[in-house]
Amino acid sequence: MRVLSIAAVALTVAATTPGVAAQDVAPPEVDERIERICAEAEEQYVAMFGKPSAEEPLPVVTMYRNVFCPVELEIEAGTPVRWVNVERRTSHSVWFRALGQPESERLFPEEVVEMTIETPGDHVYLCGPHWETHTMIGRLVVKP
Ligand SMILES: [Cu+2]
Repeated sequence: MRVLSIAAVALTVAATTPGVAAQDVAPPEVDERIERICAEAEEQYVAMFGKPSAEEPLPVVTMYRNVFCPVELEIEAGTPVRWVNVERRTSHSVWFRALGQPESERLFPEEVVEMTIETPGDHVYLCGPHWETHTMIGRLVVKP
């Protein structure tokens, strides 16, 4: 596994980034299509890394077919989260834009980024290249 970057992101400053308000951007409803994609994403994960994502020592969000799986994840503040691209070709990114964070590097298949979000709250995040065209949007709920 190639870990692209590990960012310990202490998001303690209120977002002041102008642009689209957070309430205008929302993750997709989890329907049968998304459930099927996320089941396939997990199969891809096992094929790539040799074990289920749930056996990793930290929460994993896969990126597959323009979906973050799970679409919504709840964690305790300070818990690192690992995003993993389990595609065959497509690249994705992770972008906490509403928190004023820069977009991650593009993650190619089998690449990983880890981030630790310290600020409690309901954080909607984006895939830079696909959030507008494919609603590739996730939610990280950080509990205090
Ligand atoms: Cu994407």
